[in-house]
Amino acid sequence: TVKIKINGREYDVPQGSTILEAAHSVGIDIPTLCYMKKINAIGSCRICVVEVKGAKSLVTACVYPVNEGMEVYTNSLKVQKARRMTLELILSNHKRECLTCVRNQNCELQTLSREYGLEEVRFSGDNDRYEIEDSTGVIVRDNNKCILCRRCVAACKFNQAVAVIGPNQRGFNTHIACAFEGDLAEVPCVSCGQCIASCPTGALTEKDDTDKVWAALADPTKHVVVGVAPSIRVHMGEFYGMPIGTNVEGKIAAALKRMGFDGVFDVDTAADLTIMEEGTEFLERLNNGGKLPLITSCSPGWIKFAEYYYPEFLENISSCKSPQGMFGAVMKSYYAEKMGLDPKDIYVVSIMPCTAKKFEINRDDQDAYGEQGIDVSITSREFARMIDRAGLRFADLPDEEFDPCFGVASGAGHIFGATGGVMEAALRTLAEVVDGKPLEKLDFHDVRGTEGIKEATYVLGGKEVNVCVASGLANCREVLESVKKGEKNYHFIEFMACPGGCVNGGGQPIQPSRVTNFLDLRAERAKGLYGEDAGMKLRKSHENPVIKELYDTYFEKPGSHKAHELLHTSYVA
Ligand code: HC1
Repeated sequence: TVKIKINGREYDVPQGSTILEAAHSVGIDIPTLCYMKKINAIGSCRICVVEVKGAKSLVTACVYPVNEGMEVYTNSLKVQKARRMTLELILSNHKRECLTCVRNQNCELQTLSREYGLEEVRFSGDNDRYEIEDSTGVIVRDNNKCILCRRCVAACKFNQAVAVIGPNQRGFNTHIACAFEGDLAEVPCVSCGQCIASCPTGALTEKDDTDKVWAALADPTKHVVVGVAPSIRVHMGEFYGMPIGTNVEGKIAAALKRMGFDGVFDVDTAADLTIMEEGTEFLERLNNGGKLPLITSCSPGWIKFAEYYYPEFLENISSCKSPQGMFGAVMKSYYAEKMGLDPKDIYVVSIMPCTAKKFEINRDDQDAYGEQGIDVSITSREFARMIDRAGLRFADLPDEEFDPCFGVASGAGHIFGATGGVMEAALRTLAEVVDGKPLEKLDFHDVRGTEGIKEATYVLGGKEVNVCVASGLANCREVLESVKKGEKNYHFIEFMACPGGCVNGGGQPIQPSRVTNFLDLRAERAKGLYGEDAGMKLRKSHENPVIKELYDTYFEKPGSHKAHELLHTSYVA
């Protein structure tokens, strides 16, 4: 450690830390806008300026390292004045329609403006010159609200290795866009939404589809059902002030029932179904010389990435639809039959932590006998807006259950929402099916945790099986390159587009950078899922009674002809 003084008091702080980190370690927050830990330490927005004794001018705390004996002032009048001026200049160029902005009350620029007492802006800039870009039907960009912090650019480039956005032009004309001013739909954007999740303002949002859901709920001819993704249960509490990672599955079910859905279901049940199909496919390939490594197919951002950048691996990807896709197909086939309903009259909604799920539902081959499986996919943020509009006091709702006919899931289904969860769920089932006896230990710790790339070797039926788990497309790219070069010999790979998996999806609740720069949000949310799993009796997909009934009465067996017709898909280069 080194000894420094902050605001006149002496502290021991970690050597090698920046002023920002050092101050945080002793309980003092310095505001940031452009800074993103590890990937965007560029000191460009100048909101984090502080005074350092002896320095000629104010310095940016996010990049300036501490040294022994340093004296720092994080909040002097000089510092406050500089930050206010910076805020005023940013605001002069910012479309200030805060009342109607989707990020109202969750905007880092708004929070700072309030904290610094900005009541008026003395300068008038050009804040209404860009057209709204919504070419993908998934991601909406309003550059009039962009503050040029470049956090979206960094997330796209460094976390996702996609790099389809960046600053165009210079000076006052600088704006974030695609090369040659193309639309997002014209470039290989994978719609993961990590740009949205990193945006401090309302410049990037998802396309709001909630009106479609309200319209369906109001239509007496429609039987409206909903399915909730694994990680949603550890996300929704954040909108209502609960600790990060709190499992609010019961309140979610209660809210959906009060909104008037005719069936309130769990996509985790479909995750269990995915394990049955994907596990069967893996064993088939392993034992009969099929294409290996088998790569999981749940994450539509990863699928799009493979189609754009690694078409040579398409045959490696499991033909299974994602759990979302399977949920839609089951609703429009098995469930329709069971309920005696015409599939045309069933309207299926999914609630996902993911923006890419919005385009997944429109991919070819996501239907069930000609009917589109999922009719609309909304993010957790859209769901929160619906809860608020419905006037439901979420935190006060009782805990209720999903409807049993497709609402029972195993712990294996729950952990799908965290990186490594799909692999662990598959291993639990594969090990028991292959070895024909109950597993002694259900926890596969090697594939847990938020590191970007994990690997392990297990013995299945006497064969050594090398597995790999990666999340964040930059990490997926690294794994694929090592496989291509022959450096790695994996049999089974789990890829998730978003770093940390769905708990950190592009459709998740957005926490401000003063939280995300210092807390591993992914780990906190994942804890909620693993905690739930650990306390359950039903922890293996193949023991789920709903899945057993589904095969007994409808699909016959995993990998059957009918299962292939409804639960599998294909990819396009
Ligand atoms: Fe996911 Fe999945 S885990 S992809 O992260 O396989 O989005 O939560 O719903 O489909 O089940 C997302 C989450 C989700 C699918 C499942």
